[in-house]
Amino acid sequence: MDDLRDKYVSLIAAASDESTLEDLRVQAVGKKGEISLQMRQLGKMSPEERQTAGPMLNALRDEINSALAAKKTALGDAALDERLRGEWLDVTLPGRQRPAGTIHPISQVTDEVTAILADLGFAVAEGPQIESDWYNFDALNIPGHHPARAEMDTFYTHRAEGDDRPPHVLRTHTSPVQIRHMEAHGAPCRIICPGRVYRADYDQTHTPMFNQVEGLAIDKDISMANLKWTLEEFFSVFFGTEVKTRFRASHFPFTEPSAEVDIQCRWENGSVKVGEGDDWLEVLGSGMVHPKVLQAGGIDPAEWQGFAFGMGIDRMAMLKYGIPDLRAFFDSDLRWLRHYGFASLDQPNLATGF
Ligand code: 2U9
Repeated sequence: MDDLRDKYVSLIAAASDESTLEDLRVQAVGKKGEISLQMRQLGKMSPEERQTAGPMLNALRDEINSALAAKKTALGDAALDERLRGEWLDVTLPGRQRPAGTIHPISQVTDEVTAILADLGFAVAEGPQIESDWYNFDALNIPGHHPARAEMDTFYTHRAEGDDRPPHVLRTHTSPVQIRHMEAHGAPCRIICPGRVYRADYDQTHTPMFNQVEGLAIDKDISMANLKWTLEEFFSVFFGTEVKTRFRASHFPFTEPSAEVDIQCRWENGSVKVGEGDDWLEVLGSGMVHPKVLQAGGIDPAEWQGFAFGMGIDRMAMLKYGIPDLRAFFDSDLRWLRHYGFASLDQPNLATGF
């Protein structure tokens, strides 16, 4: 027994990995292991012999089992130490730079305009960009012969051969959204409709796709005075300074009376400063919704009236952030986007001021 003990105690101490240890366990205390075989001999012994040999063999087996367990723990600890040494990490190293995008000025200005008008009580409505000619033109009192409907201004979709229905159009303004809203929700209403619109026009101040926001407020006693206050309030918050407005009589098929709205400005070395000086800059069209348009939206013009306005978001972005060329908005030039874009975590808002 002493030989067995010495043999296994030294073999266990010398084992360098868990599989060697497992082999030793099988060899010593496994079913057919040396110590187990010795235990089987107990049956052949006399009761006196068994009385001394039995407890000694049990003690030997327990001792080997504890040596195996202790060695197993020691090997596990050593392996963990080894792994931790290999996985050492310098947490003071600078982080990897990830490419960061920017918020496009159009998204930024859309959010600003929406936040200001939402604060004044307008909800946002959206609608399809491909429209029937009824929603885009007829419902807005734009007759068949009106120049806005001319082939050269409007993008028409194709109809299949033999299909004589009038073709759908890419919406030329967001006004159809407001007709759909009037049909679905009736009066009173206060909504704004920001979104993409399309006109077949391309030069330094026009792109075939641009962004608009239109507003509509309908109630029993809404007047031009409410329109003027709303727009002056809007411009002053948007430009961060009090802005005077000038209303000039105009004509749109969907409003009567109609007014073009100028804002006070001053020209300085070819760039424009809003809210100072005594020049004027046209930025917006507006008016009282034409009775025929209310009717087309299912609202009784004898009972309700309202104002509407429309402005180009891209143009407002150019004015506010000093962006000289409209076409650059849609070039996807990374240098331009980094220069004029906004950091996503550093957004101006109503609370901090625009
Ligand atoms: C409904 C009734 C009336 C929206 C209006 C204008 C005048 C206007 C232009 C400004 C610059 C378009 O982007 S732009 O080229 N818009 O002049 N828009 S009144 O009138 C509406 C809209 C919807 C139901």
